[in-house]
Amino acid sequence: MKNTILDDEDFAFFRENGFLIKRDFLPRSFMEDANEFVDQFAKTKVEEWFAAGLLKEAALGKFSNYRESFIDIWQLAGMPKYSRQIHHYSIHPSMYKLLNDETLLKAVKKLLAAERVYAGGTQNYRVKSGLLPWAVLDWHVDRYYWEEHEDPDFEFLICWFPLQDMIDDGGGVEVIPLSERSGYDLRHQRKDVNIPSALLEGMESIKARLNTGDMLFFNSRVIHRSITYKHLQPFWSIDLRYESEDYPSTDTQKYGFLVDGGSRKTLNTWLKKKEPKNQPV
Ligand SMILES: O=C(O)CCC(=O)C(=O)O
Repeated sequence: MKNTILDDEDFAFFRENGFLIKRDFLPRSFMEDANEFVDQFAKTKVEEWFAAGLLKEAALGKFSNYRESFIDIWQLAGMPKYSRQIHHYSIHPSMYKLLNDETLLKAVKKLLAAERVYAGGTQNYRVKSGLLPWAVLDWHVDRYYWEEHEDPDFEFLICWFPLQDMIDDGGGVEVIPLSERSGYDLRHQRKDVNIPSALLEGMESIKARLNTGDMLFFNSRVIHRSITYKHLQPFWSIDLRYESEDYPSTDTQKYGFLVDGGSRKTLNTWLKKKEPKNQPV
């Protein structure tokens, strides 16, 4: 039996700390959709490298699972420096299914205190490996990235989960429970997105070590950072964002959608928001 209901204790914890780790929360069908999304992304990327002449058919033939062998294939292709270009790759039917998951939406609505929600414009998927220099974010607060960050009424929710059990903390996220130093105060001291660690001295932090099916929820004011992943096998994670119906950000109006139970019409409108590919392979 999955642990899919957010109870009063969960809700109170989230209100106080700005984050919540919900263990064994995600249904199997959600994880299948997540795997489908990442599988198709890995396949697309490998096909792009192949089409650009970075990979030979004979070499590629020995890999049966591009997602699991992603780092090996990336090395074989000459380690191309690519950006995730999220508004191109994440606007996809499998991501749409994920964003419409009923279990997740119930929790999201409760945490955002909203009857209806927008799936945000920024949905991330990340591959980590000790061989990859990217994808390690220093202490920051997500709202600083948003145009609306100065407005105290603006809020959003981040839902971060791994696609496999974590071997240790690496690849995960370290969060600092909300305190008087969270959010706006730090922005006044520095207009940068990254927060100097000297400002965080003495603050308690939690390293979220998650297994498949676990979810880390946090709000846009929570100070957090990536935990460096040192292993060689690829580690995949996804972070989804939702906003209340009352206050969709510019980013969400441009690249997100109002969640309506997964209708084909909304999907088709959303797919039209996909940006053309504009990055090197
Ligand atoms: O997955 C990570 O390493 C960090 C994610 C993160 O910091 C974010 O989504 O803002």
